[in-house]
Amino acid sequence: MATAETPSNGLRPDLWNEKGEFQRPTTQFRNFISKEPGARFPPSRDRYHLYVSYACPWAHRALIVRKLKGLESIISVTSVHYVMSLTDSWRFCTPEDNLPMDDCTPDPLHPEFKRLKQLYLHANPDYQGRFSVPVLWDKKLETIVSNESSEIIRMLYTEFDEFLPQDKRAVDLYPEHLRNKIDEVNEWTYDNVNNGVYKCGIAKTQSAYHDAVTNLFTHLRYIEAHLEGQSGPYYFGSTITEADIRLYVTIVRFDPVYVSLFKTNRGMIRFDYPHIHGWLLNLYWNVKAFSDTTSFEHVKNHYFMSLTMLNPNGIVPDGPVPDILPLEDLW
Ligand SMILES: N[C@@H](CCC(=O)N[C@@H](CS)C(=O)NCC(=O)O)C(=O)O
Repeated sequence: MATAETPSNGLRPDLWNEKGEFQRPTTQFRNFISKEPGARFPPSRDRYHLYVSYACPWAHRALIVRKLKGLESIISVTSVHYVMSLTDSWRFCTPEDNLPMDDCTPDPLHPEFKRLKQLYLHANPDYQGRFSVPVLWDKKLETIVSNESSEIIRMLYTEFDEFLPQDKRAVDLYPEHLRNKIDEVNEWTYDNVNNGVYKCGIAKTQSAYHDAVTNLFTHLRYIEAHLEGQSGPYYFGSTITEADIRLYVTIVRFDPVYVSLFKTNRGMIRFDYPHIHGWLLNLYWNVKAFSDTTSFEHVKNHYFMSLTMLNPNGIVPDGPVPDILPLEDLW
């Protein structure tokens, strides 16, 4: 099993504004894989590699889409170790780490690299930003295509369809008739829920925390009411869309991590939000792309062992037990 790395509290001061509110830095590699003639990054079999962490909600988006679209044999994956250093970011696994999930290996493309930051600096020796996951890597040009999950997932929707069987081409996570609604939901889900939990956890003042947690729970109530009004099991009724993926990655981490570590404890999904809970259990238990990419061991160990400014001794709580309730508990 893994050994914890030495924690450090060297968080960058620009993560907070003058009110003590958390602000997420913007992402820097923003290229697109495209079928357009002459594109610098054309779709190709076995040219692209995804670096992720199973712990990270943003990387989790890309893992789910890769599975839903059946791209496993076209885009390979490596997951970093779940303990992230606050100063040096992620490291690659060693063969001895023996973590759950198959892709936790040394970097297969650059076996000499110990840390993810070496990959970034290999792509751009002058790079000054964060060394975050996910990273979509181009094996041919030896560079980063993108490190922005919201854009990576969209590249996977259709650009690789020529390599896929008909049933996987037909998976449309951003259908034309729902695009406006998905974009609208994305915007407020990102700000109030996906990033909203971080605003609670990483707030530096009581008032920043209070405002963030009030806002988060107001939006959970909106989502609960929205899901109650749907005729199918997904965010927009009968078909899975990007809205499900982007919400799932936060909701599945909510009870096991955010409630305690980020103090989002005005309620729990399993006890207080029956429609969100039903929606979550259905995705987890009935859609393999969601459960196959969810590792509670990575998730819990990452947050509680890495965010040492919130949890200095790195103790990982036992509960809630179980990490996610069985489907029978719902119906
Ligand atoms: N905008 C990025 C955010 C990704 C992100 O924040 N990833 C976190 C892990 S959950 C990370 O790798 N952080 C490392 C660091 O900041 O050093 C995306 O959505 O792709």
